[in-house]
Amino acid sequence: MAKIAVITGASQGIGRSLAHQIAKTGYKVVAGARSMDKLESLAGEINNAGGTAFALSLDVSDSSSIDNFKKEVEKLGIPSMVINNAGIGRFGPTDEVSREDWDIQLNTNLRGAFLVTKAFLPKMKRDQEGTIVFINSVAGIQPFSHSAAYVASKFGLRGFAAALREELREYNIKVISVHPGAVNTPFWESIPGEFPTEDMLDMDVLAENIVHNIQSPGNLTVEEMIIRRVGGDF
Ligand code: NJP
Repeated sequence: MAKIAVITGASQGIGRSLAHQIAKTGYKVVAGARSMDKLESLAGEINNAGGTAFALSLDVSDSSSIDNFKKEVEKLGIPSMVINNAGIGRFGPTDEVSREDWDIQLNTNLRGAFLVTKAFLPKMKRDQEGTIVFINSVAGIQPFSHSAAYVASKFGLRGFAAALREELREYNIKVISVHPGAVNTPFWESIPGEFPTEDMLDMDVLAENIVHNIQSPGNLTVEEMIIRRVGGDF
């Protein structure tokens, strides 16, 4: 029976590319996000290409939405892979960051990843098998100015993943943090300013690389991946 992979924030960008790549390797994909129209079209593309995908509504900043998502996923089966990819960035000088912008980044990028992981953890522990992936950022390992809330959420996410990894070793569950540099996705469209998106990492090439590494077989796991342009950060 095909294994199930849950991917959050799969309606566009890196999550969407990951969904396509994971489906190609034989996983049934459960794609979650708020934009159901985009998710439905993703699921249609995967199903038409011979894979299997389901679109489910999910707002990772809302715990009741996560509870509902969990129930709907478990009607399809028990996931053996969870990819926490949903994330947002709001940038600017710290004295100009609103409390709302702080909260939404921490609640989406950090608290959301905690709650989604927690939802699927008990059955992974019971099965003594699983892979939990966090799409983090280079901003989770080094600071950038005008990015305090984003950097705080991503440093926090790296810490959460690292502690979880230690806790789950005895359950044979792989915990993987991925730290990409800038990627050419719609992420940059909502951020004021001009960005050299054409020179950024290609999301499909990135997703292919991530999927190859997170599926390393046997007792091997790539715990942390830093994936940059050869030319470095901007
Ligand atoms: O972003 P974008 P990326 N609940 O904006 C979803 C990290 N990263 O693909 O809900 C559920 O194209 C949103 O879906 P929707 C970054 O921090 C990126 O570039 O329908 N889902 C959409 O599918 C993030 O963690 C770069 O609006 C929610 C997706 O998230 C991950 O990569 C560099 C949600 C965002 O798509 C994906 O980013 C880097 C919610 N509350 C790390 N809020 C980069 N692009 O340069 C948002 O180092 N989503």
